[in-house]
Amino acid sequence: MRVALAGLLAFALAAHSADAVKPLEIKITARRFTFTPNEITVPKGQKVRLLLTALDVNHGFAMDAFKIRTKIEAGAEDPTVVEITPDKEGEYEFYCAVFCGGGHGGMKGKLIVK
Ligand SMILES: [Cu+2]
Repeated sequence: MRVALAGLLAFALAAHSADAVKPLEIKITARRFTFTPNEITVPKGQKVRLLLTALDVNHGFAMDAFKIRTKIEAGAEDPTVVEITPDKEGEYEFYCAVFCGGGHGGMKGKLIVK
């Protein structure tokens, strides 16, 4: 009985979150020394889910404006997931936060919110 209830609850929660605002999923790959894409435009107020994959060595993903700093591990089974809902128009820089070699300092991109 308890198991059945727990199952129902899990189902209800899953159904609920599926009804919530669907995030816009954007896949970004990282490799020395670039992100692809390195320019992303999203509408203001849109929930955005970034799926980050490292193709060669470990990289990082940082966005100071959103207080995000995370690692993207090379060879990881699942992408690193970052979720943001930018509510202000503007251009926000993101950059690699894990030293990956000589061009690391130039490994950048930007998120444009319109
Ligand atoms: Cu780097």
